[in-house]
Amino acid sequence: KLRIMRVRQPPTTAGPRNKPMTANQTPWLVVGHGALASLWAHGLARSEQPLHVVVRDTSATKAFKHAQVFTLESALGESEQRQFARVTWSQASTVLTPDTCVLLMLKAWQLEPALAQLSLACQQAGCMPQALIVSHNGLGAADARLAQFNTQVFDLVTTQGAWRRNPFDTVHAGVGGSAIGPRKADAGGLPPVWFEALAAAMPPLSWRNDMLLQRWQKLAINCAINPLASLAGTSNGELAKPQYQATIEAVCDEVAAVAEQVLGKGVLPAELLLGKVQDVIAHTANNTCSMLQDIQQGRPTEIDYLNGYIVRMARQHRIAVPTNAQLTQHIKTRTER
Ligand code: KPL
Repeated sequence: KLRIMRVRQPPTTAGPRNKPMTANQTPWLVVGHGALASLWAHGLARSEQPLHVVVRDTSATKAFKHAQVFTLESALGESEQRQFARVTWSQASTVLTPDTCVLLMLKAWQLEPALAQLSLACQQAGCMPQALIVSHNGLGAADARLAQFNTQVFDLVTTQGAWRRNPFDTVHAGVGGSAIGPRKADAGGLPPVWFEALAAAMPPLSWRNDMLLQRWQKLAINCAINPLASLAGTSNGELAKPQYQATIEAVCDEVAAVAEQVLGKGVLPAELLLGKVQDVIAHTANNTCSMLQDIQQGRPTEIDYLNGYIVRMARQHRIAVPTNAQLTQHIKTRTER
């Protein structure tokens, strides 16, 4: 049963006509056009954080830009409606301050162009945001450009599941968990002041100082599930069937061999990765994985940042990864048709 709650006005940032921010508020800039960005924007707004959502400035997104109400259906079937303050990239400099936290929840291939726009907005604003929080599937996206930002970069890995009925209507389909921490590992580093607000917005969120490890684990999960489920055109749960086990094991063995070169011996053994993949298959049995959704919607896939990344790293370290290479090729052939 759907329970409709009243429309919430957007929390405002400090300004001449606005209420000043309280100590536990941070100005947020949410960048992303998908269900996850919308999920986190709703969470931040629910926790009364002042935020702006960046919208694309194209005629196709006009409706989104002018929409009055955004709906989130919770995992319990409750419906919340909100308004969000929105800016296009050309307006982003007007809301950027040195206190802003920028949350980039994007497809891996969208990160580079988004960072180019953000860099321009920072130049126009004459300041850097206090933090960039980056979340996407895979590894190797826009690493060089991120390193150029003179501010702290944090990685966020999430297993929250969401999908969009349309650009205004998001469904929180599966309650998962998330981890966040600095990209430049700083053992024993304490969470920044804004962490509590973000954790309250989308719990559970844990603070970690080993995000590279977390990202490699998620990479292995996506390398095993996404291309296989996409090629078979099935939900994740189907991959528990015996006919997929040899390929899943081969993917985990190859990812573990590459991880050994990058992270060190024994850090990510193949058995650990296989266990994680099997857990996620069981917990997300009814999900359509993001790669299959991308293919169905005619969007580019993240294959170059998943199995394609493993293939590139394997080449650098002179390791053979035939299963990852084949899956990469099959997805490319499927999407180039
Ligand atoms: O991250 C995912 C994705 O679809 O991209 C998994 C964990 C595989 C859930 O579907």
